[in-house]
Amino acid sequence: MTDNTVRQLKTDLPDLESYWMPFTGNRYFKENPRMIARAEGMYCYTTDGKKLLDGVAGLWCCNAGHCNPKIVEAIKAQAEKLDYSMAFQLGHPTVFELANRLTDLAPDGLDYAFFVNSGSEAVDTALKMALAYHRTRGDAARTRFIGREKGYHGVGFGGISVGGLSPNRKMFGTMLPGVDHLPHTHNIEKNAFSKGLPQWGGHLADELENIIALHDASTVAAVIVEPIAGSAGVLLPPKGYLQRLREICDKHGILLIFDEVICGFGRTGDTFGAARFDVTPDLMTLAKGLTSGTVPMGGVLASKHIYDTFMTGPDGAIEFFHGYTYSGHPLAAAAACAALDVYVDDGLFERAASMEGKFSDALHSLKGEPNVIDVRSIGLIGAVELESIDGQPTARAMSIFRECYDNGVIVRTTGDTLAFSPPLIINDAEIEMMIETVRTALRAQ
Ligand code: PXG
Repeated sequence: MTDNTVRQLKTDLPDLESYWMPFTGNRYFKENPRMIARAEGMYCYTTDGKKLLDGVAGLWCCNAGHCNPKIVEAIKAQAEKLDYSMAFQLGHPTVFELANRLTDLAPDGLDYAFFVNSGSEAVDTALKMALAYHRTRGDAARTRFIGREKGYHGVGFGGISVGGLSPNRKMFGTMLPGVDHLPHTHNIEKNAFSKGLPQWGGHLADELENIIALHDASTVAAVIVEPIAGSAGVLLPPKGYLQRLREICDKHGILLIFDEVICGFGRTGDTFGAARFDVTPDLMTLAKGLTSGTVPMGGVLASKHIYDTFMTGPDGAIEFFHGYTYSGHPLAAAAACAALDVYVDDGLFERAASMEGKFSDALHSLKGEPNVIDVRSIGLIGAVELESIDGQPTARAMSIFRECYDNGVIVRTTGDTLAFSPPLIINDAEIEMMIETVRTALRAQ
């Protein structure tokens, strides 16, 4: 962007000072604003007239593409009919319909849906369900959680406690007590440029036995992992790893929670990561693709044995003291039902599966470009990891992000990894355009 364009852009915009932006360098952004005015399908359009191919589906969420007309129409129709209804003690039909459809789509056994407004709330809700489940069964000593290094589970106190990304934790005190972490599974020496799931690392699941032995199984409530760690840079589960976690949890009466906020809704080329990897958790957290990013909504799917455990006590008594003003909000529920319609009617999960090979080949074609040290992908999620500039972690990926933006493509950076999770409607030519733009940026460093 030239100085003139920046000046011009700034004069057309509102004063930028008052908005404290999330996970953003506020001062840099306000000096160099990048503003999106509208979006459609695979593309976002900036206030200064740029057209950008969205390689990240917003923030891993607009799986049906931007402003899908069926979803937009459903939101409009719902807003005209019922804007809000009391979420506790009253219901509205759309949210019940959504729960039915979602549990039909989910792996067998996940038969109940609880709704929230974000992935972070979904994680806190799942953790609270796990604690209350054990307590209701008379197992009140089971209060510990086991997360994983490099895990991202949102930014609530529960989520950062079980999460494993140090910058998200270190400023915020002691968090939840009694949390331990599995080792992460990232190992470039062993797995660089693997196609499909990494061969090395399945044995890391056995560390769970050691952690459980340390604390004693009778104190552990739940293990929580992302089937694919998204924010840490798209870390795929090594072969057999998730199956092993499932076996160990079963052996010790510990609940297994899959955080599918990114992995859900076709991202892996199947409905959910659980289906793709053929491992069913006891609780599953959702958000993002649930409404294709259109209206904030998250959810927790729970197995029947968990739900049934809560359904005791006098008739009319509240069984779970938890919920949000906007749990199951009518606009979000309508958006989610319409998103499910689009996913099914347009065959988007199958489409993601059918594009997997092309997407993977395109990403792997970047092997050998300057500073590329690893490529990983599955379904329509992938990453290109770069060698960091000495003493300046994140700087290289950030410079690629800026170069790609200037050349019409939005990519996401995490550390020195470029992450890709395009809308599931992406076509061959768009994959090629995205990758060639990244290639040019890598060569221009
Ligand atoms: N769990 C997982 C696995 C996530 O990826 C959350 C929980 C929290 O969701 P909310 O809706 O509270 O943000 C997430 C969110 C990125 C990035 O680019 C990832 C997320 C959000 C924003 C950016 O790494 N994941």
